[in-house]
Amino acid sequence: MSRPRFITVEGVEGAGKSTCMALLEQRILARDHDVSVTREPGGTALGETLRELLLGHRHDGMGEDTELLLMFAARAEHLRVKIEPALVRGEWVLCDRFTDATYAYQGYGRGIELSRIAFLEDWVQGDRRPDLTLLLDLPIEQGLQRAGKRSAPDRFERQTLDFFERVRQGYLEMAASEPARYRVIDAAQALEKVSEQVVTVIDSYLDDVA
Ligand code: Z5A
Repeated sequence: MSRPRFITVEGVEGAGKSTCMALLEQRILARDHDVSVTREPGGTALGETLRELLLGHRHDGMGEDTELLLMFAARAEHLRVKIEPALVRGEWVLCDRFTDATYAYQGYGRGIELSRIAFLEDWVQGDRRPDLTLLLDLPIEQGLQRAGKRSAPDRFERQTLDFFERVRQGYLEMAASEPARYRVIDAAQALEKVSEQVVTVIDSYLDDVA
């Protein structure tokens, strides 16, 4: 059997990542691979506590560097406690957001130099990078409209449209620069059309690595 793969799902707010994650898990399980499903920020007890600090409003004035370092602190723990052990056990790992989100939000969005993020990426992750990344892309207004139907906005959801536009363009730039890893899904379409694209991508990936 082929080595376990590390797959991430990225996109702006309300892109439909949760739905996509469930579908990916189903398709991978159908090929008899064990799957560990997780998310960032979070995925461990400490990571989930950091997530509350990062997303909640208790620390609304948090500095940009503090935010960046907390993302990577959560990630270091996530890799140590969950992701690496799962891969060693032979499980595929499916993660809702990973370091590309840091490049997109803290880098392109907040304006932190990408080279600083790359330094932390190398430090915290060593050689670990996702094998495959699905980017769910859609216009910002459409995503915010979908997400807005749910609950009170978190610390990120309160950002301006300009911020989210930079995040979206950042993701598209990363996808263009790494076509072998990225698959861009048109997430503006109706749910069943988005699901069809996701199934096509993951089934063909599973065929390729079989
Ligand atoms: N963040 C960061 O800054 N740096 C980092 O390094 C990391 C994260 C890792 C939390 O992430 C925040 O952390 C995130 C970036 C930052 N903030 N923002 N923005 P998160 O992933 O937990 O939070 P999120 O982006 O807010 O997730 P989300 O809003 O839950 O998005 P989603 O999972 O993509 O959406 P969804 O729940 O699947 O769908 C949203 C709604 O739309 C739902 O009602 C669906 O039924 C509906 N939907 C989904 N697809 C469709 C279609 N195709 N048509 C119609 N309706 C649809």
